[in-house]
Parts: sequence; C-alpha cells; structure tokens
Amino acid sequence: MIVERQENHEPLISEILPRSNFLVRPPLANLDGIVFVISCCDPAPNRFVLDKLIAIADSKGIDPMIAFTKKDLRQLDELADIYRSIGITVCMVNNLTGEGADIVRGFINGRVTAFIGNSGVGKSSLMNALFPHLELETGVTSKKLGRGKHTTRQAQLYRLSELDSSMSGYAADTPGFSTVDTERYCRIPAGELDNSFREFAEFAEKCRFADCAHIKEKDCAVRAAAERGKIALSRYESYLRMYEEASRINDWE
Ligand SMILES: Nc1nc2c(ncn2[C@@H]2O[C@H](COP(=O)(O)OP(=O)(O)OP(=O)(O)O)[C@@H](O)[C@H]2O)c(=O)[nH]1
Ligand SMILES: [Mg+2]
Ligand SMILES: [Zn+2]
Repeated sequence: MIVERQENHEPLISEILPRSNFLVRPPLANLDGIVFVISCCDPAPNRFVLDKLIAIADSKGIDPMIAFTKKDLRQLDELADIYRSIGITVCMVNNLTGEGADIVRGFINGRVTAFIGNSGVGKSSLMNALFPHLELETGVTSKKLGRGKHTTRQAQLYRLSELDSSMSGYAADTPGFSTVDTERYCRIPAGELDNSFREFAEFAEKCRFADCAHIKEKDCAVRAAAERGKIALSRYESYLRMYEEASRINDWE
C-alpha cells in the first residue's frame, strides 16, 4: 500500500500493491519472515501449536525462525534440536541481558518480519533487548494461570532504520494469542498438509501410493521414518492431529 500526504496533510492511499501473503490475525501482509517466540517456561511451550504455526508459515511461503526465550529459567535444547535439524533458524535468548538475540537481528535485517507467539512469552521484551530505546511495555505472566496478560494490544510495525541506523526493513510486535485461538488459524487443506511438513518430502516420494496421506496406508515411508526416529515423533503426531482437524473442517464446510 502506498500512502501519500494530501495538501491538507490527511493521508491518501494512492496505490494498493499486490500482496504476496497475508495473515488475518494479526493483520499483516507481505511478510518475508516470522520470528516465532516460544518461552522455555512461563508459559510452557506447546509443540502442537508451534508445529501448526510453522506449517502455516511454510504454506504461505514465509520463512520461519524460532526464538526460545527465558533461557535463564530453563533451556530446551532437545526441542531446539528438532527444529534445527529440519533447517529452521533457532536461537535461545535471555531477554533480560540480550544474550543470544543477535541471531534474531540477523534474521530480521533487510526484511519485513513479525514477532508472533502466546501472550507472555516475551515478544515485546525481545524487541526491547534488540532495540533498547524502544521501551515497549511488557507485562507479567500469571504464575497461577501460566499465561500472559495481553499487554500488547495491537500489531505495530517498526521501521528498523529508525531503531538502528545500520539496519533496514520492518519488524512488527504483535499481541499474543491464547492457545485456543490457534484452533481457528489453520486452513491448510488436509490433502496439501504434508507439503507444509518440510522434512516429510524426501520420505513421501517413497510411499507406495502417490496420494498417500501418511496415516494408515500400506508401505508408508513417512510413518516408517517417524517410527525409526528419522522424523521426530512429536512432529509426526502434530501432523496427524492437524490432518484430523483439517478433515473435520473440510467435511463440515
Ligand atoms: N526471566 C526472563 N523473563 C523474561 C524473558 N523475556 C521476557 N520475560 C518476562 O516475561 C514477561 C512477559 O514479557 P512480554 O515481553 O510482555 O511478553 P509478550 O510476549 O510481549 O506478551 P503480550 O504482549 O501479552 O503478548 C515479562 O515479565 C518479562 O520481563 C527472559 O528471557 N527471561
Ligand atoms: Mg507484548
Ligand atoms: Zn505415506
């Protein structure tokens, strides 16, 4: 979208550029990358939600990365390794000191990106760690409920050159979602879902049936790979659950 100032200084939309991709919630378009912010604890990570978010990003052609926060409280190396092994950029950060955040800086520089994750995981804190002058409001997480308090209320896009003169591009801080919201997120048709699990491709070629859904079919190389540990079991289980959800939606619609 190109916005110009009119003589009376009111903004005028002069041209709508084509959208390469968009998200409905948060409302963002033309993203090159998404930083999925996942806290090692408070709130605890949910592998299914993470796999769903990554599949959605992959299906839209958006490059995903994962920033695990609160590494000063707990480290999740085993989980991080699952995603590293499938070629996703992963980092472990302590937002209180900024340790580990440079990988995020490299990922967002020169691109249009958004920080996305549950409320209370530290999206705004991570942006503050990268850009100390930003001073975004951060909240507390409720120990009792194990979730955040929805401190950030709307998506806000920042021009990176204004925050750090050596950088270009844009990054958006966004309001956290609750895990329940993600139920409504996925609209990947069941039959296309395996394309959004990037590590399945090399095995899917070897399935007996070309249209194998990788569930109960005979001679399914994807299921066999999950059983032999070549595909992480948690990823395969996320696929099964998303497939089931997607089939239910498709039947119903
Ligand atoms: N110990 C520790 N606490 C952190 C870290 N990152 C964030 N926090 C704390 O986690 C709480 C929530 O951080 P926010 O940055 O507000 O989280 P958010 O993801 O922006 O949350 P919403 O705006 O509600 O979506 C705050 O109390 C932060 O100080 C970290 O790396 N280590
Ligand atoms: Mg926030
Ligand atoms: Zn198969």
